[in-house]
Amino acid sequence: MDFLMNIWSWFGTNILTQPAYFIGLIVFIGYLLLKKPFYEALAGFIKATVGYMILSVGSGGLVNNFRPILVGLKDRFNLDAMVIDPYFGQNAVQAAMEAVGKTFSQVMILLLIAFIFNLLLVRFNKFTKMRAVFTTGHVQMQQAATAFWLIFFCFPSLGETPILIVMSLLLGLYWAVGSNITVEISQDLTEGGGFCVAHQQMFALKVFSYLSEKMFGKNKEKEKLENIQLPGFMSIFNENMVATAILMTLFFGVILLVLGRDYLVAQEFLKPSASFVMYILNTSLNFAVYLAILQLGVRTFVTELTNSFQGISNTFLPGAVPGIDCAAVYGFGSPNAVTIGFLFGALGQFIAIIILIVMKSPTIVIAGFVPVFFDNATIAVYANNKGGVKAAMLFPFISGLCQVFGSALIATWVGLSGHGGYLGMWDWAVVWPIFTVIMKYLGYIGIAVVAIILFAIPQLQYRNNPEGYFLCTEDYEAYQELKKQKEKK
Ligand code: ASC
Repeated sequence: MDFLMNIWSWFGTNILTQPAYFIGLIVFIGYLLLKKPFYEALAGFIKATVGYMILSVGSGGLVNNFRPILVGLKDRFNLDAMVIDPYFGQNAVQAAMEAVGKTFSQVMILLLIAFIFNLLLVRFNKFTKMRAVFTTGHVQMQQAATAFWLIFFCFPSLGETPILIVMSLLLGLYWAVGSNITVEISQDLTEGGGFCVAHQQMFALKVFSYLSEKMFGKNKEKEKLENIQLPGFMSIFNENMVATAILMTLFFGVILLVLGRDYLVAQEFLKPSASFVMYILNTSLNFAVYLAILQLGVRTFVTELTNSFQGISNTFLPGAVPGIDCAAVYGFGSPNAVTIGFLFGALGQFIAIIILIVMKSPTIVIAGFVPVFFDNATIAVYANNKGGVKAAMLFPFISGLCQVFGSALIATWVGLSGHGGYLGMWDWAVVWPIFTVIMKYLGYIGIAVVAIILFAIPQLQYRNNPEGYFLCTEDYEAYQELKKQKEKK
């Protein structure tokens, strides 16, 4: 038994929670199942893993360079504030657990059970109607920490093993159902790319895609960012790299000026003798650099994953697609949507923060880079695809408000705000707080209610389109054909 546990623990630490290797392994197995020669499977493994690593260099570069700038606002204004960011959130949960003398040592077992549960739900998709496997392990760890605290808050007297069981069930369901609701909108965005999103804003993507289509869908082809040609000098914004560089120079220029040279020197961001203007320019242009790297990474691994996953869906998991990091969609649709989503999300967050300060909220929030950027950029990519530029501006803005207000409410209520951080991503600022309310007030029945809600979602999706539901992942062209025929009628 110990031997098996050691193997699992090694696998959990080194593969399952390291998406680059996990995706690489899936590609490798997928190609072998497709009966490709070994060397092709190996080449696929390398391209997928290296591609994912390139993506991580891009997203890590963005996070590491821009998180300190946003968090700097907290020190600069002496705010006693909580940062909304997955890593701050994870630290806060750890601190909170230590404060009440708890530890949660069984994260790897949780991941194992929840992952197997996810596979089973998909394997039996004839009944469950769930089509997606969650592969984004680093995010699963962050979510496991926050979910642990939320469930512990609802059921403080529950022992570690029962909590583990409840968590595996609810998280496994959330992973399977959440990624599953992004299947149609992702297939539409990527024109049958064969993957969906497994991240922290899956419900947001579905809700905002729906609203984009309903509110702005009529003129979407004309109003999609990729179809708008700006005239005259504005035409330079048609090019993504130029648009990103200019807009980020304005955005971070203002923030860096507010932080001020003295602060940046004191924090050792800037050498005393260095030029402040060039520092601002350098920092802002680097945004465009990391974004370009990220998109290269996406292009490198996505095709491999799509092609090879057929091996897995043909044999073990019929009708299934992999759910992957939200940044994978930045290589599709309009690249300018990414920039616009970030800026309007930031606007929403800043307005919400000002409202908290003016209303003298007991919890003040500081915008964290990961929620502002990765949630809202992704929302904008989907909103633009379903409703064009207006949707790509409106919904990230609304999302920014939700992230701040939702996080402030839940983190204050469950006592995480005092420990300096909360996960802050959309689903965890809106959807999980709702689950928490249900469980806190209904007790054990609440767990059943949440599980029933989650089980019901794919059933409703299926009922909405029984002929097309599995066709969407199994044969996207036939699905398109069916859709056209339905529209004609
Ligand atoms: C997260 C998180 C990250 C980023 C990354 C985006 O939620 O923890 O590191 O988003 O996954 O590509």
